[in-house]
Amino acid sequence: MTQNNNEYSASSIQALEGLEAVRRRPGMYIGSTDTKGLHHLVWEVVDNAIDEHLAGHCTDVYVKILKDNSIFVKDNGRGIPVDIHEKLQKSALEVVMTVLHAGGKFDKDSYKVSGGLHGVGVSCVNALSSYVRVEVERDGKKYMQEYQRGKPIADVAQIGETSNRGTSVIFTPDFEIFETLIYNYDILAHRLRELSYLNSGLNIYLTDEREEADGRSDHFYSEGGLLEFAKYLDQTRTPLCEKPIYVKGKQENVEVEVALQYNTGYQENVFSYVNNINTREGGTHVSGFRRALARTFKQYGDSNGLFSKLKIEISGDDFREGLTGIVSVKVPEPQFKGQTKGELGNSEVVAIVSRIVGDALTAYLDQNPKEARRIIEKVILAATAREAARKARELVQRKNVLSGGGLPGKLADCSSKSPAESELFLVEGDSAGGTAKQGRNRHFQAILPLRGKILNVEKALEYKIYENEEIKNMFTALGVNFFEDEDGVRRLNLNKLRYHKVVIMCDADVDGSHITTLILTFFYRYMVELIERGHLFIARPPLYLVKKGKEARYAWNDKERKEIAIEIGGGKEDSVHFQRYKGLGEMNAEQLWETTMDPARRILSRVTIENATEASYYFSILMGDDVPPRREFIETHAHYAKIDI
Ligand code: 0RA
Repeated sequence: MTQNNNEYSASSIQALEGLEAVRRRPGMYIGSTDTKGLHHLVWEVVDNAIDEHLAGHCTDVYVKILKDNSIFVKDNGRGIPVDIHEKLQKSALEVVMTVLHAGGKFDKDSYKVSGGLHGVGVSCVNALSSYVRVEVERDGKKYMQEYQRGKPIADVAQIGETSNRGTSVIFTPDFEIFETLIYNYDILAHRLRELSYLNSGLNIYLTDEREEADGRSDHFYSEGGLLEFAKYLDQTRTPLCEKPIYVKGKQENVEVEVALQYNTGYQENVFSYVNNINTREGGTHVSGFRRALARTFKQYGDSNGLFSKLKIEISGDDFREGLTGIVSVKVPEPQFKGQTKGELGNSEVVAIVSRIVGDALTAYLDQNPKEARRIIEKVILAATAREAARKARELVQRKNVLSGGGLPGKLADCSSKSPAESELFLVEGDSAGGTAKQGRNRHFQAILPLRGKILNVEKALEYKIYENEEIKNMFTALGVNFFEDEDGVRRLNLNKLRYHKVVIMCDADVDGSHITTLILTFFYRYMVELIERGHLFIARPPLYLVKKGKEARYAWNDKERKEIAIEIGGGKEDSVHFQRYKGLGEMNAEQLWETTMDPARRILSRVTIENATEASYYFSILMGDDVPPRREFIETHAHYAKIDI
């Protein structure tokens, strides 16, 4: 054998091993094999199409969920090259599909901006699919190759002629790999909408061809990009100024695009992206943005004498109350850090974003004095309200101390004094609370019933939070309090946390999930540390009781219900009786214990920061701000902060 041949066979063996490695440890490549990993396959393919768009070659992307939960993705980019790869002596198409990390471009000049967090390439999708079919239209010809579990069924074949260009991929996720094979339309739609805002000028079509979907489809397209994204996010709120502020610039190969808008609400909603990936934990780009915001507005307010009547110090937070913002950067070599690798680490980005945003904001304020004044007035109100909230917080905490840590009357505490083994169930409604009290193991399980809908913290001023009975009860029951860190930022002290498991237990219906979302939002906004440490859980009550004669079993979804019906019905599904549980109230104490509270049998989901951000994101879109009686509040509560605007 010649040297060359040796090299060829060696590298091709390596290639095979490559995809085997993906199948052996899928989590390392796509994060997980649950529903998240399943959807990740779509993003890998779509990312490639977006790269083509960013390189100026692609205007349309079609995504279809096929009848059998296979996915079809088609783009009109350049098409995966099909010429013979010199070193590997096979079609580049086959190399891209079967060699790990070969998904990117071969020439080093075109840097891949989309993807990047995983960015593992289409070969991973191939490795984790039981079947893949790729078609490429390029240079007047149409090519095709098929694969089974990552291995080509045959060589790349020319199957016709064409006047189009582009790539289409059909893949069937492998049942040997994934825990679930069912795609969720809303997850795809949510992300594709986001991608259309982040990549203006790109048409993205989504279609669901599954039977039960009723031909559901969407077309996402944004001409104005982030500017329209800001409007979309604030569609249910009242903006302070007519148009969002839009910033775009480039420096040292870092592209910066920002849109921001103030509304009459109180929450900060800043979404950030690096190379189209959502950076949930922020990072250097967000720091640069915040810095520019505080510096520019402070300077403007100072030099126009707008802060002169204010008795309190303005803090960085005050510039972000009621702010909706999107910060999107494109960085050639992003470094991700943090717990979930969702934080940008590149230090040079702080100054770049800060400069570009600062310059644009300064120009905006100079050119729009009316808007500038309105924003500064809002900042002053925020500072005043922050001071009021601090006092309210102190009051709640002082009361806790004075009453000797007295626990809320509604709490049925557990007898154990060891937080590590203790659990607190937050239960929707007094009646379900009563059942839970009877059903629980009182040694380590405590019950706190929450009445009706708890306060929507997305809409409420902070001081309101401390006046809300249900929320006060949660604070005292949990034994946590706030302190201010050296930056004056509110933090949660978990040293005296009385339960290491906090379990939200709501009905398995629409109202129940609404309440779960409200509670999640509260924890996300005010006790995010509790989520970060993994203390927050959601209880999953069963959906069905399946009965035949004396035999009764529980089912948590329709698939289980069917399986149980077949099993206990002896093949005859009709002979069994179902009871659909709509609420916790339909279960007696024993049933509630068996299905939802007993550690040996229950299903608990641990809440992640991602779940909570998602909840808050939906809230920020779905829920509008009531125009609040803010002035009135300040007049009655903030005697110490006299302002005159
Ligand atoms: C390798 C190189 C080039 C494009 C692609 C791959 C590519 C991959 C996918 C996957 C889905 N759609 C895609 N579109 C393109 C560069 C092509 C060139 O330089 O002509």
